[in-house]
Formats: sequence, structure tokens, C-alpha cells
Amino acid sequence: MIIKLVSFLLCPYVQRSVILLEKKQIQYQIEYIDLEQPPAWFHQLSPMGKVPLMLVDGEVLFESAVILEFLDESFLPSLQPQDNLKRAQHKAWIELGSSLLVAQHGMAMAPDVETMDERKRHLEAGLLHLLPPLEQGLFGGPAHFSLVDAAFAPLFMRLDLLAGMNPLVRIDYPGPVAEWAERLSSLPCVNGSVVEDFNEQFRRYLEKKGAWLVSANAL
Ligand SMILES: N[C@@H](CCC(=O)N[C@@H](CS)C(=O)NCC(=O)O)C(=O)O
Repeated sequence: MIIKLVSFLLCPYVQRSVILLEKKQIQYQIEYIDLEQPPAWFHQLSPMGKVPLMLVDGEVLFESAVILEFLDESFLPSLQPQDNLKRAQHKAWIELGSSLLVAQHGMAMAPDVETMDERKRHLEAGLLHLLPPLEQGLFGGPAHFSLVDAAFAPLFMRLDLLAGMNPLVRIDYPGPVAEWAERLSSLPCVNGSVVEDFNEQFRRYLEKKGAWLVSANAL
């Protein structure tokens, strides 16, 4: 099976697929595109005009959660629960992870401190929902890497980097969330899922977009 990922260098949704490809040691190719000036073929292939776009022997697949499931089912052993309800719950939490990624992006791009603060509180409230499943060990814990791990690691990586750029953006996670975030950040499949100068690229992107947190006003 020939797998090719079409990516934007900083995209957290693409990163989910890369984490799983690395975790399962699946061979893949990756092509980075500029989302502001995508090549003509991109809009022909990507029905929603978004990355990740995955080509599997030339066939198109899109939506990060669907790609995770496809990879997991195609390259065993499976990292999803056998139990139908638990597997469905994992999918539901991955969906929450997607909405938290949107919230993270909103906070990062906030044009002023007030907006950043309001978006930060929204994100903090969202993260609190993670406490019950984490306390129940629903995501598998340290012994069982799951698709939920792959889906959330890009969120924690970005929140960590943002906090490093501007301490006002730091979110104090409740204990179990902090432990989870730290565990994910130490995994080789997570560390190997971004380009080497990712931090610098991320910062430059925020500066280019006029994000308050890296502006002269904020620092
Ligand atoms: N629901 C999608 C979200 C993907 C997404 O938003 N990708 C962004 C880049 S990180 C994108 O392609 N944006 C281009 C656009 O919206 O025009 C998924 O999970 O794959």
C-alpha cells in the first residue's frame, strides 16, 4: 500500500496521522503545500479544501479522525478498544479534541489580550471535561497507546509552545490532564511527528498573522 499525506507544515490535524504512522512504523510519503496558495490539483482532490488529505494507492481519503481509523484498521494490531461502546466513546472524545484544537487556534490568533483571555477561559473549560475519562482510564492509560492519544498530542504540543512564547497564555492543567500531556510529549512518535524547526516556524506563522501573544505589545 502506498500512502501519501498532503500536509501543511503546522497542521495539527495532519500531525495526528503522522503520529500514528510513526507509532505503527508505516512507510509513507509527505508533501507540504502552502494552504494560502495551494496547487491546482489540491482543490480537485480535496473536497473540503483542507489537509490532511491522504492518498492510498492514489485513492483519496480526508478528515483526520477517519484517517486515524483507516490506518488503525489496516495496520494491526489495533489501538482501538474491542468493545463497541468504548470504541465509539473514543471517537466521541477525538471529536472533542478537534473542537479544542479550534479553540487553541482561536486563542493563539487572538488580536489582543482581552480576546486571548476570553478564549483561554473557554479552552480551560473544555479541558475540564477530560477529567472524568482520564480518571476512569478510558483512553487506555500509559500501557495502551490509543487513537485518542494520537488525536490530543498535537493540542498539548501547541499549548506548551504557546506558553513558552508568552507566559500569560499558559494554562494550568488539572492534575490528570497535566500527567497525560506530559506523557504524550515524551513519546518518540510524537516528537518525531513535526519538522525539526517546528517551534520557529510556528512562531513565525503567528507573527505573520498578527497574533497578540508574540507581538511587541505582549512581550
Ligand atoms: N476536520 C478536519 C479539520 C482539518 C483542518 O481544519 N485543516 C486546516 C489546516 S490545519 C485546513 O486545511 N484549512 C484550510 C481551510 O480551511 O481552508 C480534520 O480533522 O481533518
